[in-house]
Amino acid sequence: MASAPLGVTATAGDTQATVSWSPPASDGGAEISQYTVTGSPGGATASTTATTTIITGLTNGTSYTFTVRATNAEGPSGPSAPSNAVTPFAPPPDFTIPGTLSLDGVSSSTAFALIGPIVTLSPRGGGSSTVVAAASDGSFATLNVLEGTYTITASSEGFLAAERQSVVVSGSNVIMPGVSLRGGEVTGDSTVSIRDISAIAASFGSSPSNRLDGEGRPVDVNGDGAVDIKDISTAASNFGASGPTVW
Ligand SMILES: [Ca+2]
Repeated sequence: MASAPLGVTATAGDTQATVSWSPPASDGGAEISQYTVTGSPGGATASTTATTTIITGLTNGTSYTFTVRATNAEGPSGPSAPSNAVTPFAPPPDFTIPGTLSLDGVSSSTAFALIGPIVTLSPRGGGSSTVVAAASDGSFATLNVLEGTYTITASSEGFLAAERQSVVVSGSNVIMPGVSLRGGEVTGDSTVSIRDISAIAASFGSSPSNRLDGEGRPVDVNGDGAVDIKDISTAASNFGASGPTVW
């Protein structure tokens, strides 16, 4: 008779658990043909020739342990030591928060992708933020957002951020309205002012290999590879605006 399998570990999933183990120290002189896993409580079983399997049909919120027996021509071994205890759980509900961004003065999808606006969801009252990048057409979607109230911010270097409070309710999606971020805020003080226009003007006529000036400011506001009158015009059209703006 084989000895019992060793090192049984379990990982919880949604109404299931993945159980893994090592072969027994001794196969008792006959090849092991099968392993049988038994869950407790409830006695759910699964058989396999591998050293891992998934036990299904478990109850979320209930703590389970698992034992494994090895079977050869002489019959089943005794049960292994129990696995660690695991509690299957329902996955967090999936919410999507789709929307579309555009950027003031940016016309091509290539430039848009270069500038790379992002959307940040920050739970009100604290907790970790979720950051998603917008696609080159400005669309974005977030997944696996839990119920709660969020500050949702669209931002991109060289632009005023836009911000909105949104309440995510179980079973429903939030669809964000489209928003165009105002361009020309290159000095990082959340106001489009003469400082921004001066910073752009100081690099006027240059073709930066990247979009930034010597101080790291994104003076190529529209991402077309040149610092020219278009960038100054964008800043001038937003002169006096401050942010974050309302999304
Ligand atoms: Ca430009």
